[in-house]
Amino acid sequence: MNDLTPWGLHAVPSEQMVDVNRLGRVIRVDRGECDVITVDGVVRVLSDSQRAQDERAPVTGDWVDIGYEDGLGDVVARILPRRTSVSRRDPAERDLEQVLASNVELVGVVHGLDRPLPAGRLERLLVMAANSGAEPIVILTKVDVAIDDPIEATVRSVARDMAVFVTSLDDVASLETLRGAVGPTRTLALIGASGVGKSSLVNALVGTELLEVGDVRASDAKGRHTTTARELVMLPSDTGLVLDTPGIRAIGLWEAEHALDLIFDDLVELAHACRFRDCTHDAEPDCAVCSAVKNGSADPLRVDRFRALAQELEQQRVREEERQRRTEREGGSRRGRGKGRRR
Ligand SMILES: Nc1nc2c(ncn2[C@@H]2O[C@H](COP(=O)(O)OP(=O)(O)OP(=O)(O)O)[C@@H](O)[C@H]2O)c(=O)[nH]1
Ligand SMILES: [Mg+2]
Ligand SMILES: [Zn+2]
Repeated sequence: MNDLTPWGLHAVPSEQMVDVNRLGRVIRVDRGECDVITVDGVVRVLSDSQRAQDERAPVTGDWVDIGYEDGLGDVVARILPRRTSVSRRDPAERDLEQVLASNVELVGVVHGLDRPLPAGRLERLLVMAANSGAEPIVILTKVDVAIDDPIEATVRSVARDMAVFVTSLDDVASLETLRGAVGPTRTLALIGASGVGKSSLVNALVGTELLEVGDVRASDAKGRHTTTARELVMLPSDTGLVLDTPGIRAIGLWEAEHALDLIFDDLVELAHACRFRDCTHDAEPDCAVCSAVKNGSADPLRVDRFRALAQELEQQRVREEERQRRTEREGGSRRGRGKGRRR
């Protein structure tokens, strides 16, 4: 018998397991199929194409009930409610959510110090991480080949009081510190661009060359999208779990208003003093954010990025409301399409 405790079982509320026949946690998802760790070891389970298209499509990190269907074999019968879920706007469809990983305690935004870090990109990734419901952290890799760029200043001004880990593969102490932050039965999901060293970091934390690693282009340190599947890996001596993901290009936010306010809480705090509650900090009278920019206590570029993200989320919300009204007019008979879930 395989013990599921190190895989984070204690975090699943017991009332959710009442009708579960064969419990397992999804550790890898491929097209139409996934690997699920169960008390009997890893089971290859079908999530047939029908399932893969709707909201029952499993993602890595999910706790699932495995069923059996004649002619198909083991199938994902049900996904238990997700405690946290890392998601973004589907890159292929403007108004669809794509869940990347679930039931994680930490989301590590990974950046390689061998390349520049635009503040806006870090902000987007942090909003995405915070929107999961898990704790966002920043992991800066490749300190051994760091370029001469004020990355740490960017991180300090954007990530502010968040935990920041600076690592390199040959710095054992830095890896030990990160491993300690994950902790037994907890899951750390890694997100970031291709080539920043996510899979290398997993290998270094595990201590074996478990995952495939690719080189980066010499000219600009861009990765080659080596990792193609999301994979959950256990660290040695049950010291925690790490979830590797493929490098992301597009970071479209999805229903992330609350997370936006968390990441920009310095500006949200200022905005309490604006005259209008719905102030857009553009040209309204008595705007506290505009005053802070004028007197030099707020960064105008950061304010601009905040306003742009807020506007993007607002437009998405308006489109979603219009879509819902349209669906209701048409009798609500149309179901959502695509890989993710419309809300
Ligand atoms: N010098 C140095 N190179 C590193 C370090 N970590 C990773 N690399 C290199 O960075 C390159 C990319 O590493 P990967 O682990 O494949 O990056 P990834 O983020 O998983 O990339 P995708 O799977 O494409 O998203 C490889 O050539 C690694 O050897 C480090 O700490 N120092
Ligand atoms: Mg990788
Ligand atoms: Zn204002």
